[in-house]
Amino acid sequence: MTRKTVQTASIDGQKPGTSGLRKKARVFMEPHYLENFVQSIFDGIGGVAGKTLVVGGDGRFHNDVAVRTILRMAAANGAAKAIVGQGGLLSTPAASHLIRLHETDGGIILSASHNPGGIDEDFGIKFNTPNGGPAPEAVTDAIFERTTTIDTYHIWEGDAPDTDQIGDSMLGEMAVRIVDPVSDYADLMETLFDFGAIRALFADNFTMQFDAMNAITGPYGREILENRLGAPKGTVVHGTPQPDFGGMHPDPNPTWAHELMETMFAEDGPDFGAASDGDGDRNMIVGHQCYVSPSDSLAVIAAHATVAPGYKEGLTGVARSMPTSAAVDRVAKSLDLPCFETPTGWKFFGNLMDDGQVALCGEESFGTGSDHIREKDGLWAVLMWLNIIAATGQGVAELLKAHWALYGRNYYSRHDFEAIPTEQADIVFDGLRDKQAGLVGQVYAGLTVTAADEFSYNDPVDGSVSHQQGLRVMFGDGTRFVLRKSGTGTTGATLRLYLEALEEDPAKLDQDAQAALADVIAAAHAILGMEAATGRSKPDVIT
Ligand code: VG1
Ligand code: CO
Repeated sequence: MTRKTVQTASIDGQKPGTSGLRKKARVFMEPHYLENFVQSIFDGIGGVAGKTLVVGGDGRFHNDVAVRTILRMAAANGAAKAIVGQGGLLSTPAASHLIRLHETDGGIILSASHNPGGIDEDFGIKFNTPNGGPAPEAVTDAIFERTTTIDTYHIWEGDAPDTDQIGDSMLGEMAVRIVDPVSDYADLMETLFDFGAIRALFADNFTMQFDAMNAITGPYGREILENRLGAPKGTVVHGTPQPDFGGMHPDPNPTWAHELMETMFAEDGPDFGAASDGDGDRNMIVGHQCYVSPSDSLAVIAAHATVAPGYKEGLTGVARSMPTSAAVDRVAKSLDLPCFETPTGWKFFGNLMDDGQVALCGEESFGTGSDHIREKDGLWAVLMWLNIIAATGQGVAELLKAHWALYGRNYYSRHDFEAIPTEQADIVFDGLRDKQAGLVGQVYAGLTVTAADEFSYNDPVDGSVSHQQGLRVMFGDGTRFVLRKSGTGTTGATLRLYLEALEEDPAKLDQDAQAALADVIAAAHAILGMEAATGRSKPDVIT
């Protein structure tokens, strides 16, 4: 068996988006498609000779094949060692933790995250740097550059080791270590949260349902919630990862996790509910008959984090993505914490965490996490909520009500218009960009535009600048809409319209979010002309 060098030609369109390269699985199955991108990762980071990499994915269709290819390519490129989750499985947060725990040179994570899986659905791949976080733009740009010039890749001719057996073996001169995907991650959670208090909560008949959506978090949820915390068997549902997620769309929001929503809104529903996505980095939190918007979840966590042992010294600072509501800013202000606003995508939080400037980060897209790793972390957020409930003795609805009474409520919603023909989406998007300068002072649906701009981010740590990170239209203090194009979809263009309105009147904190946002929704549509350009008046998904 030897190292083989294969002739190839560059393939168009291998540009990483918000979180890695995502395409239909069938595209990844085309000759050289995966190999070209993997070799471009290796070349883009200066080679992998002598390096150690973590490799694993969310178990979706093509995960197993891709893991074996990556191992054979890493061996042929001279890597010293690969650490692989058993069965090729690792949740994104667990992969981030392993990269840090073993101080490796980074890792490759296979996932299209919240996108559906299966032979006709999506696949994805991304590189994480030695800090455990998604590669920053400078690195993904170098990888993309390489995909445009690549003409050969290297691959070991022999078979990759069986990833089902935990233990050590060799592939050529590369050591391969197959590890339990769950235990190190579960151990880390025990160091952060008061497992005793949460165990007591379950012992006291607190009821919960965790919907793993047939994706990666099933084994993690069972080990942590049922085995270590004593929640009854059956607390975790859809708990066995399947290559096609059993037909579920593993995106934890009220639309796609509707089974959980029905359970939680039933008269005799559980006290607490949660769901996670394909690769385990997202979370949805639901109380009995009470949905928590991700932006509010971030704010409640910021306000209460010190009840958890891992955060008892207080948070250094907080950060949120620009389209996320300003609810957490209000908490930061009252606690006198630094608060940062970054572009969409977890990669932008990495520098702030590495530099010790922030400990808690969040996105409106059901992503929450801390500096314990460098990815958002679904189960972490669930355990944080359980810890807060155990420590305060208050349920989800009580916590939310008390929070709004203290800080006011940032009514919030995201409307997604999915798979629009690209030219039509461009009409809406470019139309708003062109119109922005003239909007100030104009009145729409009774709201006066006070500012309009396109968000750019200056990274305070490395000085890099990221332009064109979303169009904003502000209507005075706390009311705005934001328009972005999705960077994770694989069909046409998806427009995301983010809507927010601050309410401080104590008598008006209990409205339905869509009703409270009706004016800003109407104003946004009047400005955007969405229906005229795309024929769409209603979003496909509302969160
Ligand atoms: C979406 C979310 C973004 C998130 C990204 C990756 O990106 O809006 O907040 O970081 O997905 O999450 P976009 O470009 O489609 O809006 V995951 O769980 O898919 O890795
Ligand atoms: Co995800």
